[in-house]
Amino acid sequence: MGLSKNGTIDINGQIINLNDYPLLQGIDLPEDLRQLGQNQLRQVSADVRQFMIDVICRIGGHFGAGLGVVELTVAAHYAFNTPHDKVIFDTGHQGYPHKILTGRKELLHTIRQKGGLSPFLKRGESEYDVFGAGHATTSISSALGVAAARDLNGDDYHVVAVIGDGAMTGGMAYEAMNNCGLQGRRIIVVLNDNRMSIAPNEWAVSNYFTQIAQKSVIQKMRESIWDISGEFGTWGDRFRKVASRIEDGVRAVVTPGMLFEALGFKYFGPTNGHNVTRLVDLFEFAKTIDGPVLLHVMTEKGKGFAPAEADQKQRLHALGGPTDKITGKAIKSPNALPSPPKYQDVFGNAAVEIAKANPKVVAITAAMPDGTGLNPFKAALPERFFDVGIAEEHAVTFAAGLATEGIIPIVAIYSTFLQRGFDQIVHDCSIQNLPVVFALDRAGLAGADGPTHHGSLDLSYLRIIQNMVVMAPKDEAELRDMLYTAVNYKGGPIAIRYPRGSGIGVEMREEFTELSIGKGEKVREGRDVAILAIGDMVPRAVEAAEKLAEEGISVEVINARFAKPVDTALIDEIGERFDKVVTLENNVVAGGFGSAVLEYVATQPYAHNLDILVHGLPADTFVQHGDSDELLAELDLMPDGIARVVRSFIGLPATAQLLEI
Ligand SMILES: Cc1ncc(C[n+]2csc(CCOP(=O)(O)OP(=O)(O)O)c2C)c(N)n1
Repeated sequence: MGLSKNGTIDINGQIINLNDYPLLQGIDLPEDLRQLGQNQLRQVSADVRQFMIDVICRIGGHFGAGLGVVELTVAAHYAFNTPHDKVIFDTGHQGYPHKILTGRKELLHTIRQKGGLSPFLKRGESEYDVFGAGHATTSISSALGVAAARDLNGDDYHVVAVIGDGAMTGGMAYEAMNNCGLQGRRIIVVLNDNRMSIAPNEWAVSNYFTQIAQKSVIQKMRESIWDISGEFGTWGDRFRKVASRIEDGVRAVVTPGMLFEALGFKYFGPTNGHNVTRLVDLFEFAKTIDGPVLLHVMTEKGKGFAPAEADQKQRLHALGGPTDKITGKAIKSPNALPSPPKYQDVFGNAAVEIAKANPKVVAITAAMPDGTGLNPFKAALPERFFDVGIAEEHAVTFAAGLATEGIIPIVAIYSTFLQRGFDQIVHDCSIQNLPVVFALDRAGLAGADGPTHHGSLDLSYLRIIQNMVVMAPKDEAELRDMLYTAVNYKGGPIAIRYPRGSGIGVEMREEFTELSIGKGEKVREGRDVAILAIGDMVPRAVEAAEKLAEEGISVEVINARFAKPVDTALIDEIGERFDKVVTLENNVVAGGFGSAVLEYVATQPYAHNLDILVHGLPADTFVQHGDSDELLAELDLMPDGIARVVRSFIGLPATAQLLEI
């Protein structure tokens, strides 16, 4: 897979010919784009869009958002002198057209793959990626920082933040705008308003944007006043004069962009975000304004790709893999076996079952009803379902408030995004010891989404909090029991973390079993060495133990279930029977499950007889993007690697050898 000399790109045997994109083929960097006439930008946009469709439909990746900002990206790199002028994209999932125009088009087909282009924006990848992204709502704050640095350094350039209406539901946007107004610096914020987050935007602030966009508020008011006054004959004239004065007053309150104006921005818009020449003019105009400016640009997510435009649910936010260019449907390999259910769906369905039986149970998502598996909950129990927007901090404190009144909130947030809510977990849930259930999906490595999305820290950041209970299921059946256990637990906040993707295909039971808090289970007896594993590492440890058994090494495997509290009785028993123990986790080794075991063992009399090897994700390196299994294999966290680690820990060569038994 790669670029051949004659301007073709070979993607798994399918050839893309750059000559098919007449203007794009001559553009490597924005300076090439800026050589063209403004009247050629529509064709450039058409080329970029077609190229993106042709490549991404072959490999999968983020899609709808990028298609929606093609003209905006072309106009930005045309009007602004990038990289001298700094354009910062929020979240980064819409960055594909930006990558195409900034020297990376011939590598686009490597995006999200190990060693290939990063899934989002990354400073190390290009000087045009001014600020790394992946999590939403960082663009205005970082752009203000860049603008302040510009002024402190005595430099002169423009700073632009491009932020979506979904990202605008995040509180940091308002903290940043408030500060922009105070500092009064030259900064341009482009609000890319497509009325969509991943799912359709349904929040109050989005309704506000829509009202601005319709611009009809004043118009409608004026028409009704005039209609009414017409019915009052001669009195009507005097009425109209008064009404006109009232209208001036009211206009100040309902004027478009009032919210932004109040925060110190000059507001312009709304503007058609697919008219590339008008966007260039708007950007040129914005450059002449001193102080913070907000440009409100209306776009269509998935623009130019009919199946995306027709998809009301997500506008093909992301393609999971090769996709039919006509229908927008996934192309499935004919030999593909049906996969076991995904953890997210097992969680979502179990939540519905539990909530149907218990009227106190509610579910909360931060703009991810689909990814968290909560769509069935939304459909079945809409009055007990809350989508709070991209506002993880608020989600946690909102849940804490619910819990004070006896409601049992299940807060479903990806592990990586819950990092945003750390203080809220400590201050609002744990100190008050409120029973809030946290369901952390995408725990451990999150594969192609890379370091911004890996859930590699949660065992560490949750375990250190007083009053928290932290658990991780060994498979999808245990996830159901853990959710049931969590909902019935009255002792305080409790978290379940589980991985991305499919379960391992175990038999599912209909009934739920309540687990004992802080109790693990022995899943395999052994004599030579013990593995204490947690979560998705348990089945991998069992497989490694089976391999080692063939070589004559007898391995005991424990499913720890809990990272807090750890099962001290079980650890004591292991400590007394073994002199070598390996802990295993899909979390950084710093402060995680293995650390918990070490902390406990250090206080015990058998500590000096026990060697413990803590094995997990590296403490001081961010694991990059790629296929999760491939990444785990590289880190010796797949069964072969685990077996290798165990062998060398017990003093044997790392490769398989048959022992004399
Ligand atoms: C803190 C955080 N929470 C959740 C997400 C998941 N996420 C990725 S894109 C997205 C929607 C963004 O909507 P918007 O900013 O309007 O961009 P659009 O996709 O509509 O262009 C969400 C919720 C995230 N990236 N960061």
